[in-house]
Amino acid sequence: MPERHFIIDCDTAEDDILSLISLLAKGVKVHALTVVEGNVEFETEVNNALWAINFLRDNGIDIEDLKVYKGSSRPLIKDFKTVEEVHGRSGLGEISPLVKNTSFLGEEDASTAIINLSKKYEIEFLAISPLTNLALAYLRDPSVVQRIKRVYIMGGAVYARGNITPVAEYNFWVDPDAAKIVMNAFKKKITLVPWEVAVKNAIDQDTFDRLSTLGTMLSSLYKDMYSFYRQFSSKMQGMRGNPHPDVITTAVALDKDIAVDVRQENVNVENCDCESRGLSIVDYVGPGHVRKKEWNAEVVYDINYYAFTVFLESVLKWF
Ligand SMILES: [Ca+2]
Repeated sequence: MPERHFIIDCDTAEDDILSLISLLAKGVKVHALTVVEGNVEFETEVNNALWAINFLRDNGIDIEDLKVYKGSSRPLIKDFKTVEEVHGRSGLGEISPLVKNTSFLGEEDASTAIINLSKKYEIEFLAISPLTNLALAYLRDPSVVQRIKRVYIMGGAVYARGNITPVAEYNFWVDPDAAKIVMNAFKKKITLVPWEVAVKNAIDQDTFDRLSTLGTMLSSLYKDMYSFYRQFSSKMQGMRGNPHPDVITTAVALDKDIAVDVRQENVNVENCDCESRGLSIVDYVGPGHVRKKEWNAEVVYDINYYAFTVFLESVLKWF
């Protein structure tokens, strides 16, 4: 199989870190973690990304040229808020990472790193965070659209069932201007995993118990990172357990057969300063509607939950 080259754009909380681990466990090259505003304080996100790389290196994983690049610490235009109540103060649940080694911090800013890496490799871009960094890279150099092979986005709520507002998913809500730019620029190169898919495929109790007692280091990390999020998502959000929006997106990027219902649709983003800020506007394929705009994204409507849990287990058994 040809080598695959990834950039992960992240607002580094637990699901972002497990996405990184998943890509590396499955043998693809990850060249950069480009950090952007989102889940927790920006410098905490940077610290978490550095901690993850140190953790992997300390466990003997070959991380080669993987570096952390600081990106935008705020949306293009609007204000936003972090969500420590969801992910814990550190973004990693029970873990409070301390980083002594900052040698993995790249000198360039994130959008420069994205532009440069796209000239060097056939990049696949995993956007599991607000889209400010990718929008900035595009605004500075629109030809990144031609060079980046594929963009996998965790974002939006296709049935307008949001998490940060009634109608908006967090990543699209934080920077709807950036999301609008990206959705309209990277036409047909986008695979979109919306929030509803994560809700539907939240981890049930039996699976959580199994995944957190595999006897590996990653299995105990899983328990430590996700217990807080699991508590919030089941007690406050009424879900059956912790969701994996980012890791589902990663799993689909690695193996498209995990997605079982994929539709070519046009997804745009409401960027008003109003109640529907961040709303996904889906020009959908029937029943009940005729799509009028050219499609820009392959929208994932569901995944094979069992296949996803098998995927998670295989990642957590890595070491
Ligand atoms: Ca994320």
